[in-house]
Amino acid sequence: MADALTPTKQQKFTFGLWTVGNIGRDPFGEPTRQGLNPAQIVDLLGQCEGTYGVNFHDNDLIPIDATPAQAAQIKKDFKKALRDNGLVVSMATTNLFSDPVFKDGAFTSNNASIRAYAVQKCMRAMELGAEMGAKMFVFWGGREGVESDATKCPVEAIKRFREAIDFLCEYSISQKFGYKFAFEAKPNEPRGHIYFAVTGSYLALIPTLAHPEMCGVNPEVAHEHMAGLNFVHQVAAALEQKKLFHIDLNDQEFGRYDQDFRFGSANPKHAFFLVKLLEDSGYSGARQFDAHAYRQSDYEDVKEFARGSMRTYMILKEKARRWNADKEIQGLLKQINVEEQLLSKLVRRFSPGNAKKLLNTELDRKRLAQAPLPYEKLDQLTMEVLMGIR
Ligand code: DIG
Ligand code: MN
Ligand code: MN
Repeated sequence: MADALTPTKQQKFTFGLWTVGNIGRDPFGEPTRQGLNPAQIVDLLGQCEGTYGVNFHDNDLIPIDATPAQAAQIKKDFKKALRDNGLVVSMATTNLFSDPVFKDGAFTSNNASIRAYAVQKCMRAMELGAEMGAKMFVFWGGREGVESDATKCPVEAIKRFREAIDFLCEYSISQKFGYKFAFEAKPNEPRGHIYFAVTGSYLALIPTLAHPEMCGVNPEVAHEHMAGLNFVHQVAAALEQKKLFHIDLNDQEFGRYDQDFRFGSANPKHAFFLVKLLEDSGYSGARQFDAHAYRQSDYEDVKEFARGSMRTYMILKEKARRWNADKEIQGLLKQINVEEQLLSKLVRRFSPGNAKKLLNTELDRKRLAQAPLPYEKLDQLTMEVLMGIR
């Protein structure tokens, strides 16, 4: 029976093939799950009500050493599974991090031939994504970094990255793929230090690109948490610049390796404010769960991981609706936001006259400091909404 917590395609919930297809390998342990082929992964997602789409790295779909005949069969089976399950391909990306050739970076490699190979590999991945209908292309520079800064000039690395992106923007335009590019930051792992460590790094880069209008960001919860940052504020910066092109939802304990936990499973309060921001702002892009089930889970539990990710989002969406409708909370918001029309008008637009008026305005800092700020009450009410008693 569908209710307000039932996920629908309207939310554009998506999963990468590598997420529900994760086989449980970690740096200290072998796989705990049998691998599934792309069509089987799509069939699994088809059993998770509310799934809108699936995403892939080039080599999640077509193994790097597949023959043309094998590639053709895989694509045929994948397209059939998409049709059978009513799923779309929402985003495509390139694996520029697994193959040993990228051990010292892809776009920022010290070897010009490897840089060229990385661009070539992206071109082919863009073609594959376009064939499957993707209109968003993500770049996660997981190997773009150093262990020692003796090995690479960080300024040169930025120039190399920009050169590759400018070329690929032109390629997308020339092929009429219609792609938007979304850059995904991460501070470390698998490199000791990754360039463009946080979402703000990419927001600063985009205006310097040849095609900034095509480029935005794909922030990931776990990655900003790894940098010890408030993820909601990074997303707000992207939204405010109209550069939130995609988002990777998951969860993460602070100060740990990239855990890619089920959405909302570690920090429900942060997840609440994130969902509230996305919903209040009318974000219309895809919501990808870039996460994976615990290593202990079998595929029945992997489906529960996918269903739980979507259900938690829907629960927090309902909590945000209740918070916005709560009269006591809204009354406190009214109280703490003190307007003063004349002063706001003065400061909103500079003019010599406004500057003179402002300088001649008596502002009593001691009286201003007395304004009540019942933040404990407001946060307690918020927690009570979250804990389900409001
Ligand atoms: C990891 O968080 C990265 C890669 O999985 C992929 O390139 C990107 C897609 O969202 N996220
Ligand atoms: Mn991650
Ligand atoms: Mn990601």
